[in-house]
Amino acid sequence: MGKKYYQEDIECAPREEISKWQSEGLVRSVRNAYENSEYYRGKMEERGVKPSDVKGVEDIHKLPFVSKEDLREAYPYGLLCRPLSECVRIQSTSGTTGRRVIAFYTQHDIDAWEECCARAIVAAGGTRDDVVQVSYGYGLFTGGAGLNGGSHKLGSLTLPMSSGSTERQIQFMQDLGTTILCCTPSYAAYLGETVSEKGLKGTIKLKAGIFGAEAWSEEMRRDIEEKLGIKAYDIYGLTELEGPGVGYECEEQRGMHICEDQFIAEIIDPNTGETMPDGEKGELVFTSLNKEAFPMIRYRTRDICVLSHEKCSCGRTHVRMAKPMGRSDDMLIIKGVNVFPSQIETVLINNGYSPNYQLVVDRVNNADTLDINVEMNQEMFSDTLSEISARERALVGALKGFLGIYARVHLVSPKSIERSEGKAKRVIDKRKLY
Ligand code: DLL
Repeated sequence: MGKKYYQEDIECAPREEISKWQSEGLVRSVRNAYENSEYYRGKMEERGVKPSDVKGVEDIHKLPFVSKEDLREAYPYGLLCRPLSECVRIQSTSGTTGRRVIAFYTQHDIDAWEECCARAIVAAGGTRDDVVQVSYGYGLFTGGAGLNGGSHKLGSLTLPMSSGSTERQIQFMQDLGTTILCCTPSYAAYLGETVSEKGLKGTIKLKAGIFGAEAWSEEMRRDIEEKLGIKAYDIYGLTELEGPGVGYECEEQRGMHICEDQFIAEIIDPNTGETMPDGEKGELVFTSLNKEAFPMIRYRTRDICVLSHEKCSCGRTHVRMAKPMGRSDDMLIIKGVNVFPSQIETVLINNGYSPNYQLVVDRVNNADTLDINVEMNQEMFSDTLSEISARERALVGALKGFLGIYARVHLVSPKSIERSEGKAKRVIDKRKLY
C-alpha cells in the first residue's frame, strides 16, 4: 500500500494555514512582478496600485487582470521576471491563432510544478511501484514534461512514450505491465477503442488513467473506463501557470483539488470582472504564489467553471473546481443558445454513439447553423438507409430535448472521423473563414 497523499502536510493543511500561505505568496508575487517586469509595473500603475497596497488575499481585487492578449503583447520577454541565466526551460501553448504563449521556468518553478503532478498521480492511486506510461505529447506542450516529472518525483517507472504510434503504445502496455496511463481523454478513447476491438483488454494491467488538457464529459469518462477497465481521473492545468497539475481529482472524483499552496483561484463574472461566490458559474482566474520566472497575477483563463470549498472526504482541504465545461471561446452560440461541445458529447454517448464526432458551424442567410457528424458503429452501419434516417431523426430530437437547439445530424461510416492523439479538434467554425 502506498501513501494516500504525496504531501499530506500541504494537501490537508487547515484553512487558516492555507490563507496565510496565500497572503504571503500574493505579496511576494506582486512584488516580483512589479519590480522585475516593466509590463506588469505599467499595468499596475495604470490601475493606481502599488505593491504596498497589497497586504494579503483580501486585497487581490485591487489588482488588474492579465489576459491572453497581454501575454501576446508582451511576447516573448515582457512578463519575464528573472534573468535568462536563471531560467532552465520554456514550454509553450498549442495556440493555433496569433502568437504562441511562451512560459519560462527556473529550476524552482519546475520542481514546484512536478510536485503538483506527483500529487495528482498519488491521488489517482499511484505509488513508486507503478509503471506510468506518459502518452501526452512531449516537446513544447506541457503534458508530457509535466507528468513525466511528476512520475519521476514519485519514483515510479516512467515510460516517456509521447503520443501517437498506437500499436506501439499497446505493445509497451502489455510488455511492461503499465498500470497508469496519462494522455488526453480523446487519445484514451482511441486507445480504448483499439484495445477493445482487438480483444486485448485481458492482456493489459492498467488500473488508472490521468486524463486532461481538454474538456471531456462524464459519459466519455465511463466509455473510457469501460473500454480500458480502469478508473479515469481528471487533471487540469495550463501552460501560463505551469502546465498540468494546477488541479487534480482524488478518489472521490467530485471536482479537482486546486493546489492552493501554489495558486489563488477566483471565479469572476466574465462580463463585469466581479468576483462571484462559491457555487456560481463563471470564468476561472488564477494568481501564482511561488513562481519565480513567470508569475501570473489574476490571469483570466477563459475557462468556465464552478468552485467549491465544501469539505472533501478524501481529507484534502484545497478548494475544488468542477470539470470545466470548456473555454468561453469554444462555446457555440446557436440561435442565442449557449452550447459547449462537451454537452453535445453527453447526448451522443447517452444515445449509444461513440465519442467520435465533429461539429460544423456556419452562417447561412444570417442564421447560424450547426451540423453534427457522428460515427456509427459497425452494427448500425449495416442498417438500411431508412433505419439510418430514423436514427438521425431520433438524435436530432434528443439534442433538441436536452439542449434546446436544432442541429442537423449526419451519421457517417465507422472510422471516418479522424482520431486524435492530442487535443481533439471537434469544431469547424466556418463563420471564422468569412
Ligand atoms: O493543456 C496543460 C495540461 C496538460 C493539462 C495535460 C492537463 C493535462 P494548455 O495547452 O496551455 O495546457 O491548455 C490549457 O486546456 O485553459 C483549458 O481550456 C484546457 N484544459 C486543460 N485541462 C483541462 C481539463 C494544458 N481537465 C487549456 N478539462 C485550459 C477541461 C482543460 N479543459
